Amino acid sequence: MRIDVTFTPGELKAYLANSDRNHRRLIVIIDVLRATTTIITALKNKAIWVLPVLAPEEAFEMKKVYGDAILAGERDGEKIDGFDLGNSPFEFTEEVVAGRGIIQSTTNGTVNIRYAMGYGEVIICSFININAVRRFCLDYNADILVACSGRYNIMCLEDAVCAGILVEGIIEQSDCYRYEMDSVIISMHLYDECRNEILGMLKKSQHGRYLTSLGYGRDLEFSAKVDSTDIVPYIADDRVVIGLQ
Ligand code: 3SL
Repeated sequence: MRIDVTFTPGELKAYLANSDRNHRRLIVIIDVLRATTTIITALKNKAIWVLPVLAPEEAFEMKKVYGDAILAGERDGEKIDGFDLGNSPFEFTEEVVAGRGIIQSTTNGTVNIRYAMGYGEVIICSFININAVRRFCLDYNADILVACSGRYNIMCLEDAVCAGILVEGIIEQSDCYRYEMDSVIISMHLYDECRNEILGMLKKSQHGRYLTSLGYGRDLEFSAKVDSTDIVPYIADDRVVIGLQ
């Protein structure tokens, strides 16, 4: 079996364009800052589903269908006009999201999720659930594509490091996986550079610095909490959900 890494939604699209839709594969979506961290947090706090959409206009259309749903998302890191929530995991408390569906549109993360849908089993990963995702991957026992979301279609450090932890853990624990893509090697090297310094790496990253400049510094601390949960959200019927706990 193979394990591959893509760094941007554009790379994911190109990768999938050259592949068989029916091939059995697991696609692991990563957007550490902040979409996948936020999705995992919302579902952990008992949101019933997250519907990823590409654009705010699509979100408003979906809201007509799901009247009780929360509209959430960002552009340039800030809440979209007319939406209920932005994209900080601190906004997705149990009081706010329990029992509700969430329609979410973000700049990179939800785009990456949407590109992956229909090409295999899709699961949601961040530092906060990384070991649960590793176990899920090993149990799933199929080709794995780790799809980082990047930033405006350019590779970003934090997603690549997160991919590196995951790939290293899988390769160390199973000799069934082979890798060919340089992106796999790059992600493991990047992780090697900053193991045990995840928060420091987030603070140094371009998007981490940007979020800090907007006043979201504590989102970096939240996102750096490796293994703070063991839920593994997955896509079912076009929505992100978790199984019964
Ligand atoms: O691009 C995205 O999907 C977001 O996670 C970016 S932000 O951290 O909310 O600005």
